[in-house]
Amino acid sequence: MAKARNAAGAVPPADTPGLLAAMPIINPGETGTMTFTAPTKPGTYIFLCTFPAHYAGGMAGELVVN
Ligand SMILES: [Cu+2]
Repeated sequence: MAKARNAAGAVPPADTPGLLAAMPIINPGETGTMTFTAPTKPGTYIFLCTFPAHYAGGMAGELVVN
């Protein structure tokens, strides 16, 4: 398995305020699955990649709970 470069600190600690879920770094060519319980409170929840520069490059989205 190749190691991701510059990944130190890219995965937020589990006790990060507001964090619903996180998963380990997925290296190029690998796949991963994350399961979590969606909030029941309606709203728009942001998800993003915390690997350096990825969020700025557009690796983000919104989860809408109606
Ligand atoms: Cu990314």
